[in-house]
Amino acid sequence: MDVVAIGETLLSLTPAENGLLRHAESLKPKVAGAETNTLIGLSRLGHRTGWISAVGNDEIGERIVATVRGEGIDTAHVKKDEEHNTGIFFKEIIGGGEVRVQYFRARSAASHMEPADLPASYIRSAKYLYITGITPALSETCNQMIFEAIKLARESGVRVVFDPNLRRKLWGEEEARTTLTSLCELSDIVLIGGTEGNFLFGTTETDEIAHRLFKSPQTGLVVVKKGARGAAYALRGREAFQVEPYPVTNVVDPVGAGDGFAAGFLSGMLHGLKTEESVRMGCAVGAMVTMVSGDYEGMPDERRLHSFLSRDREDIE
Ligand code: KDG
Repeated sequence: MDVVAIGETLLSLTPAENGLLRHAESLKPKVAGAETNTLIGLSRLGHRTGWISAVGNDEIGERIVATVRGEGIDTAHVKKDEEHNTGIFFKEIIGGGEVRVQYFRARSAASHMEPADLPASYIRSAKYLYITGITPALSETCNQMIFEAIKLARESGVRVVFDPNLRRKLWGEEEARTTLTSLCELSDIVLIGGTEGNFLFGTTETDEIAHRLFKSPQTGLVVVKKGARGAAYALRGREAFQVEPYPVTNVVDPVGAGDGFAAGFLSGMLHGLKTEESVRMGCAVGAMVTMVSGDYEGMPDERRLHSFLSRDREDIE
């Protein structure tokens, strides 16, 4: 496997028209989960990916697994839980970049995952383990499972890539800060957004976040995602470097851009590109995701990505 990820994927119910949910006349069912969004992006770009998770033994779970498997991701380690349901959430795209979510995922099948569910040799077989800060927020057992997964990965030299992905609705502030900070410090690569930078370290400055995280012997690369302003990164022992954004003319749905960034970035790393080029790929895929409705639907395949990259260069020249 190139990348193995652990996390919950839900059914997302989104009003067919932008606006408040109370006015919705019909809802579009879609599949959404930060980790599978990234895996789908990677799979479309030709990488071998695997997903560790749990769904309920219900139609929603069937739909989610069929969708993820249909995108070429290995779902052999997705457990079917007989006792708990698959989680769902409502997503309102209000307009002007405002998006709200309402979760119905407490006591979901995935929130009952625990350390014993981890397929150790599967994790050890991967080049990268990708995790986000959503999974430890789901329950105490999920929290323990994520720390155990990192331990397994580190014992075998699997590189750990972490996106703190703060979801305030899922846990209390102090617990979130303590846990997400520890997970950053245990990861080889941290992909962090401005909101998370402020929340965890009181800054969005790449140098400052990196200075703080490089106190941990594990972290070697910090990438700060800046949305429409591109991204910046710092490698241990080097100065921070800014990467320019790809211009987006029409933002349809900003959700999933960070997951797209992770997919593009990891794809670059897997292809052996330099860090700067990998971060640039992250910016490109993140930009492409915002131009299509849905959390993963805008993830490009290699052909679309290269045509986007070359079109953008022509526009600039
Ligand atoms: O990053 C996008 C995710 O937030 C979305 O796809 C759903 O995983 C999800 C969550 O927990 O909000």
